[in-house]
Amino acid sequence: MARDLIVSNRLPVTVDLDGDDVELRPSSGGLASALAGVHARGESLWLGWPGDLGRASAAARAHAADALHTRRLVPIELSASEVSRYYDGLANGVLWPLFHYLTDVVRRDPGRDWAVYREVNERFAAQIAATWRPGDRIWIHDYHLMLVPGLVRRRLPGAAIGFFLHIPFPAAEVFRILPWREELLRGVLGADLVGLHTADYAHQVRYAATQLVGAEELGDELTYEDRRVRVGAYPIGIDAHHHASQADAPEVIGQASEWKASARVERVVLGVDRLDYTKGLPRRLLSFERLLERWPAWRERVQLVQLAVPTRERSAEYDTFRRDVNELVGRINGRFGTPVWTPIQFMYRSVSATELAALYRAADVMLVTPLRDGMNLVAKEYCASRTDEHGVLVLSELAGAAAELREALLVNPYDVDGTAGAIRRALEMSAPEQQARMTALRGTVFRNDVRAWAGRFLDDLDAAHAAAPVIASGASTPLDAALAVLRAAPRRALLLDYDGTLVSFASMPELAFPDEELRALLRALGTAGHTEVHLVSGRSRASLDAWFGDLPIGLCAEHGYWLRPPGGVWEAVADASPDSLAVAQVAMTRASARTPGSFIETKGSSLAWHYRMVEPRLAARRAAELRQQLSASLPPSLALLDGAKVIEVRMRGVDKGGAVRRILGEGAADRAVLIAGDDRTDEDMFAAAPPGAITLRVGAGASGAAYRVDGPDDVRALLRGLR
Ligand code: GDG
Repeated sequence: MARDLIVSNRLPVTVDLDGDDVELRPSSGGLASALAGVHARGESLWLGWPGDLGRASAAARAHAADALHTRRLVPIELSASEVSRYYDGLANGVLWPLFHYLTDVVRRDPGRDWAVYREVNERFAAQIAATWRPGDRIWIHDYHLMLVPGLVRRRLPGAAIGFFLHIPFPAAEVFRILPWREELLRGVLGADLVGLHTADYAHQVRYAATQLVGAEELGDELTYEDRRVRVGAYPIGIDAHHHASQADAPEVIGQASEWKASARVERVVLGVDRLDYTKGLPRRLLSFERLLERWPAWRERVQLVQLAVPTRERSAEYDTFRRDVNELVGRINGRFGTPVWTPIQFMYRSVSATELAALYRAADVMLVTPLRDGMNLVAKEYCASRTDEHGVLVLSELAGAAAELREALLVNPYDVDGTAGAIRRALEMSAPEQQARMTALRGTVFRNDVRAWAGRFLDDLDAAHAAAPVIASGASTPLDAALAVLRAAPRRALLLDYDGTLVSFASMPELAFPDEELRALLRALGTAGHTEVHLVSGRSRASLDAWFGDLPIGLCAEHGYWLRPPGGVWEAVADASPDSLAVAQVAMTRASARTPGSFIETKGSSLAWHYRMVEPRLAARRAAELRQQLSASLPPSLALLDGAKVIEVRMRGVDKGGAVRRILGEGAADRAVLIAGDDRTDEDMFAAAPPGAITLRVGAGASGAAYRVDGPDDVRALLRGLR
């Protein structure tokens, strides 16, 4: 049976050790609450960190393993120093503040933390690959594991992989501050579907991908490395029915009225947050102070109850922050408090689920005023718990929840005066207005509950995966076995693309010259007698001549337009007619002049306009113009080819497939053939390959090749084995 593999940094339970005994304590936080329901359906495994087992005895370890196994939890252990670097250092010390736009909190020199972040992400990917069975869906969560989708994709090219980010994705200008921005984005884009809480965050991901890694955007989709990746908004929900019925439990109702009575004020205002600097506590406290200053009539009639849940206590940032908040609370209470009234009731601890429900019930006004928040579940829980349809939600417009909960009183949390005014408005709101707003809010929260959220994400993952080009290989034998046949063959032909196949790409085509080792390898193969080597490239005749003219190998330039057999002379397949390229030349020259960063490459039989280095939005506009212009004006003998950041005009009917047929001629059957390439134009070679040929795709992306390797290093290793 196919399963869902849920993957998150932390398992939904944390293992607590007590001698040889273990206890499983529920993990706190929004992600754990949301996914618990998905896991409870019973067709999933959950992979993640179980907490520190470093000092566990063998017996305790065995107990823990049993207890986790029964709950379908797969532990991925981390050492204490890994936790401090990958989790505290990189995830929470860099990504968390940066993604919440708090750039000044970002740690200054986290290079070593990044190295460990990578290692831990590798470990997660390896465990996923070891657990995965064909048909399983993989659902990876959050900023701790951004490299994992890509790392898993390398191991399992055909797997259905979803990624969900629980925090905001910042504007590209902020995201690009990260030294490892490209690697992180590439990691995320390994998924078939990338989910975020709001359309705005989704847009930021797509935009950053076009700006930073050369992805192309079309609607909700990106095309990246020949794969399609859907990036969309999936606002997370809560188990609304559960919260509603909890709020109506007799002990919750009892506790709520008891608390309300003992507060001895007309109105209770509530805040519930992890004590995190993103949640906007200092400004919230200042806003409350401003309310008491400007509207003294509310003194002794209102109390702010603030539950601040301990979080990330190992980190210095959080320690300092806690002291600041304490001080502020003390100052405001000192300034306004009276013998019978404490303005702010501050609790630094966590409470049970029923106590939390009672707090929600008792609160006339709920303040959710983060400086940034991916979604914020507290806002939704408050609405779900208000079965009496009263109470007022004051909500930060910088929380993802604000995109859905439009009937709340929306505030800018940085605007202390504005927030104070909104609190006053909430305190004085009429019952009918409260009810009208709360009814609408509850409708939204119940409609898009956690079940709907997970269902929509997983359905879309199925769809995105089904639409993804098939990467599965058509090979009937493993690559090693195929190569053994090639090695043993009495005669063989190797048809090899150059850029991206034998060498990595360089920023300018001129810089991707062959190293001596490669030239020596090609020479050795070419002189072996029974092996024919052909380089089949899109490069000009002149550049192939300059780099390889002296070697005993065949050369094919300009995608098959020019051929030079081993030891022979260049011949063109047809007569190039320079006049006919003139139209393209004019159009491309004009485009280059107006588009900084673009340039024209002139080959004998073709012209190419390159725009890899152009600002992506400008590039898209100019490329569209040029395409349109060319398709309207080219003579029939020329074809327009839309390549990777290049528009090329060349002779119709000339491609690398034709080159394969010409090189192998009639005598293909008496030779073992290897064809290797890395991009779209090489697919023509694979399609033209004779039966029995070994076709080899280098790198990711959809391909008709039977085999695949990661990069040029693998190709070279393979060629060395043939020597
Ligand atoms: C991240 C994103 C996004 C809190 N204190 C207690 C307690 N809680 C529960 C709440 C709520 C959860 O913890 C907190 O969720 P939030 O969404 O408010 O915030 P984060 O932990 O920062 O979550 C956030 C979320 O992921 C989901 O995608 O919404 O934007 O930052 O469920 O009820 N529960 C109990 N006692 C407490 O003292 N029982």
